[in-house]
Amino acid sequence: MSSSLKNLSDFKHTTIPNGAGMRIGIVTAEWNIEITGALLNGAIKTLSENGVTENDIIVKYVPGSFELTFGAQLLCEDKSIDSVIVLGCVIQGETRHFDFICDAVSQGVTNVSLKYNKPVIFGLLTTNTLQQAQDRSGGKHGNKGDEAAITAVKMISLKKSLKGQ
Ligand code: DLZ
Repeated sequence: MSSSLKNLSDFKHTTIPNGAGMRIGIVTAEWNIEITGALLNGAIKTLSENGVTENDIIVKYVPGSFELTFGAQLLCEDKSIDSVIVLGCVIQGETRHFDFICDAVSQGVTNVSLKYNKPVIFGLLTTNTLQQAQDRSGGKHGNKGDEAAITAVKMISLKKSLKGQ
């Protein structure tokens, strides 16, 4: 999550590898689509600005964040895909769905990533309010989609840098 010290779209203090030749899947939840659509736009724009071609960005949708893990698994099964980004937005409500969904996605993403030996990037906004989500999907705290895109490129580069991977 962003803080007053970290803008999600500020990468000036980090080295970003060139994404040319990288193939990246993006699974987007349709729940809170006004937020997740903005995350998706940010991710695609940032990947493009860092060398990933349009043909190498594969976008799929799932109904809600709970389904992100299975969507990620389907894309990970495609051997041509180097990394998968999941994008969702869970806003705290009156029931316990928030905790269940956040736990399921964070555990699920970790499991799928390790099972397929591919970086699966956690682009899930988990906020108390809609305003906090807007602030982090292209608002005053940047865009978590941008952060997810840069993380994918960096993690693919890390994997490629190791002999035998
Ligand atoms: C049911 C539900 C609720 C209450 N809230 C959200 C949410 O804030 N963000 C989100 O992405 N999805 C939500 N969902 C839908 C679940 O993720 C899931 O799609 C359904 O429970 C069906 O499995």
